[in-house]
This record gives sequence, C-alpha cells and structure tokens, in this order.
Amino acid sequence: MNKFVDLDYVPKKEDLICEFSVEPSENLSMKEACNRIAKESSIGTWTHVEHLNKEKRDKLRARVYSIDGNTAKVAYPPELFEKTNVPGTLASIAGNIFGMKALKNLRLEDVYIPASIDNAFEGPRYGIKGIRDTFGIEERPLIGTIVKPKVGLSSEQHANIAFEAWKGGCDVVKDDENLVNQDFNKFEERLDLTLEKRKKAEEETSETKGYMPNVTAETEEMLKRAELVKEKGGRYMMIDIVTAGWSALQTLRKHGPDLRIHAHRAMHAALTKNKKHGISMLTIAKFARLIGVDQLHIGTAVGKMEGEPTDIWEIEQEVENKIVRKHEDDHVLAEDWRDIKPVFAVSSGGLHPGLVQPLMQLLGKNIIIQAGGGIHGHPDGTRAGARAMRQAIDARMKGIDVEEYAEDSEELKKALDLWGAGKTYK
Ligand code: CAP
Ligand code: MG
Repeated sequence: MNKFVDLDYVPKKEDLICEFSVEPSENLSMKEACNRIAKESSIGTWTHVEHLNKEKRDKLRARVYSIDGNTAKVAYPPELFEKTNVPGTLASIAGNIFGMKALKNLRLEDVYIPASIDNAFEGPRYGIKGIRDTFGIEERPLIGTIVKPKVGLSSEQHANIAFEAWKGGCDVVKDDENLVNQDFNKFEERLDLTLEKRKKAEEETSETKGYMPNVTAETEEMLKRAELVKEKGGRYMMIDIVTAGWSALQTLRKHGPDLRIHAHRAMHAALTKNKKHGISMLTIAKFARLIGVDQLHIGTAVGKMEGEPTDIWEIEQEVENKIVRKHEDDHVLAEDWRDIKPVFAVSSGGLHPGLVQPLMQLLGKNIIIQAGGGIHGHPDGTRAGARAMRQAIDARMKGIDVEEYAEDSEELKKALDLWGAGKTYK
C-alpha cells in the first residue's frame, strides 16, 4: 500500500533529496501522508494506473526513506528531471503536493542537488571574488543603497541622489524592486543619467562604483534592457527573481549579457514566511545560486524584515560555502557545490549605521550591507548618511565600538542620535 515509503532505502549519491516538514490532515497517518507526497511528486496519481511496468515503476518512483516526527526525507531518482529545467524540477518537488487535501501543511525545507544537475548549470559568473575584484575591496563589506523614495522620483532626481550616495562612500547604488520603466522615470533615461553620475563619482572619489538598474520586465523586454545596460557601459543588472520567475532568471543568466546579477527577492515571503507551509528561503537561495546570481538578498535579522538570526546565518553559509554540512536540527541538508561559485549575500531592510555592529557580529565581513532609509533619512541628507554608514563599517573593521568611534565622526554621531546604536543582535 505505502509503496512510496521505503525506510530501508539508502539514498544514492545521484538522487535528489528533499526534506519536508509534514502535517497530515486529520485521520491520516504521517506514513500515508508521506506516501502521497512521494507519489504525487513523482510517477503516481490518486489511484493506481497500470501503464508503467514494474521495472520502470521501481526505477522512477520517489522513495520516502526517513520519517522522524514531522520531518520526512524523500529521494528522487535523477531520471525524473530534465537537468537544466528549474521550473520543471520545481513542478515536481514543489508543485501539486502543496495543495493536496491529504496535508494540512507542507513545507519544503531543503533540497540536496546532485552533481548531474549541478553540472548542468554554470552558477554565478562573478561570485564573491569577482565582485570584490571589480571594486578592489578585499575585506570590508560592500556598502550599498537603494534610491528612496522607492518610486516617484524623476530620472534626474534619481541620478542626483545616486551621486550623493556614491560621493559619501557607497560602493553600489540600486533601483528599488518596484522601480522599472514608469512614465515619471523611464528606464533608459534613468540609466543614461545615473551612469553619467557614476562616472563623475568615480572621477571625484577615485573609487570604482556600481549601479544596479532593475531590468525586471517581460522576458524579451528584460533582455533588451540588459543589453542596453551593457551597451552603455553598466556593470550590473538587477532582477526581482521571484516575481520574474525561474525561467526568466535562467534566460537572463544564459542569454543575457556579461553583467553581474543582483537578485532581489521581493515576494519570497509569500512562500517562506509561514514556518509550517511553503518553501524555505534556503531552498530559494539554492536555486538562485545554481542558476547563477552574483548577489542575493538574504535578510538582516536586525532590520525591518522578518527572519531569524540562525536561518539567515544558514542561508549565508549555503550561498557562500563550497561544502555545506548537515544541520540535523535545522533542516539543512549536506551539499557540495563543486565548481559553482559563491554568491555575495546582501543584507537589506531597515538597516542604519547603528545596526552595522550587530549585523556584522552575526554575518561577518563577506556581505553587502544596504540601507535605503538608513542613508537617505540622515538629518544632513544622503551624502552624510552614506558617510555615516561607511564610518560605522570602518569602526567595526577596526574593532572599535561604534559609539566611541562616533565621538570623532560627526555624521555617524548624528545617525546614532537619531536611530540609536544596537549593540548585539536581538
Ligand atoms: C530596503 C529595501 C529592500 C528590502 C527587502 C526596501 O530599504 O529596498 O527592498 O530590504 O527586504 O524597499 O525595503 P530600506 P529583503 O533600507 O529603506 O529598509 O532584503 O529582506 O528581501
Ligand atoms: Mg526595496
């Protein structure tokens, strides 16, 4: 009966493994619920269908090989998947099963991706090292800002604010996730004006600066915008990976120009926020790394957006390390990323200079720290806000307490007076 549950099965290295948290519907055992998950996500349906012979059924069926409390591990034979097709793969392991009446809740916690799938993808073009080399910044976190207000500014205002941020000490400036090609701020005009200001800022500061224009759009249009960025001398493109979709991201990585990819994750929380149901951010981050983004928003723990410190730390380890070890208690499967480069983790959302210390205490130096409100909301404006942010990072890099450092840093002092100094992460 429970043909898809085989607790004696030892998964093969070639299998794709999923770890699920499962809450069966009333009157259904965990074992039967798991059976249905493996069945629906591989070769089965609600009733027996005779078209596959026994040999094929044995070869292709998914197997639940471990059930521990509400955690189940399922092994999928690699033949089930078209190796280069992320949407197709997710339609199996993260598809119909979420809607089955048999389950009250279901959460895909992690996926082990076998070598056959890894090898089919190129991963990030630049990765952490490539990005650090671009800017010639070896150790400290990169400092970024999002031009604020999110939308409503003209292209000219946008470019001027970007200039102020670069001048004050930001390395990268990005468009917001919902700024695309609106009438009040057209993509091409914004690109031209902002790149002009980037050049000026580079000349005046003798530092390399990055502008991350949001190319998110219908796929063909997105590719056109990406080409435009390349043509005009840009180094980056930004994409909203969840709203644009996996297929669009694959296309951009494979057929888009040679630019660094900044991945914003707007809408991820519709999938990730409910701890009992949906898909973990860890899983989303894995597929983003596999396809090949260079920078990915992972959360802050200390800022305005939801996210437990441990979860965010684990996501950082997952995107940055070559070998990820299994965390039995936390639903993290072991992974070997082989030749796939590390992704630069981005922390953003409600950050300000007073939060740099606790943030770096949690995530270390290999992060891109972004602040929108926490830079443009500085009492003396954007340039001072960027200075304050840079001072806060310098303080942490030198191991000096942020409040002590602020005694000789006017901009930092004003930022701390306004927003306070968080000493440790909550
Ligand atoms: C940050 C931000 C980012 C969020 C998204 C915003 O601005 O630009 O989109 O960080 O969250 O619009 O909120 P502030 P996450 O610095 O002004 O908060 O990075 O967690 O996906
Ligand atoms: Mg934003």
